[in-house]
Amino acid sequence: MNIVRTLTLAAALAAAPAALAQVAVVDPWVRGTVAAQKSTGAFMQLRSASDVALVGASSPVAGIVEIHEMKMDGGVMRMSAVRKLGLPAGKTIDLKPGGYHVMLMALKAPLSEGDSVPISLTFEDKDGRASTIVVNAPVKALTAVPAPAHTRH
Ligand SMILES: [Cu+2]
Repeated sequence: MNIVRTLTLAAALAAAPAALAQVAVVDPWVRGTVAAQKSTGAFMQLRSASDVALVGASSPVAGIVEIHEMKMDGGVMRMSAVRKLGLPAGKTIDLKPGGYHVMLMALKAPLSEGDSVPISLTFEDKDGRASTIVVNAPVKALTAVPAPAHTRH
């Protein structure tokens, strides 16, 4: 497990006192797609030094990006959009197949192993100040990790 990126996030408002949050994004990756597949998941571990929340994401490869949660509901795996994913200080939040993930939808092209997908992650601190970091997530082959089917929305 590598720490891919640890960035210091500055407050969006230059005039505000320097509100700094540190979020480490560990092992980001994106599941590869096959032709005509329009959505896939991005996975990573997030750890913040202070209480923040992941409130949004975007990527140039996808028309729509949402934060999703996947869970069993009456024996059926269901996904639902999450407006805010809280990152309590010092706690590692695992985005992984079958759980939380960043959903890349309306894909503009298939994603193949070896590609690198830039993903912007927007975090908000408890005072409502937003900051964004960009990670480059390598694409892993569709079969790299077994997971429930994840192609329909
Ligand atoms: Cu999803």
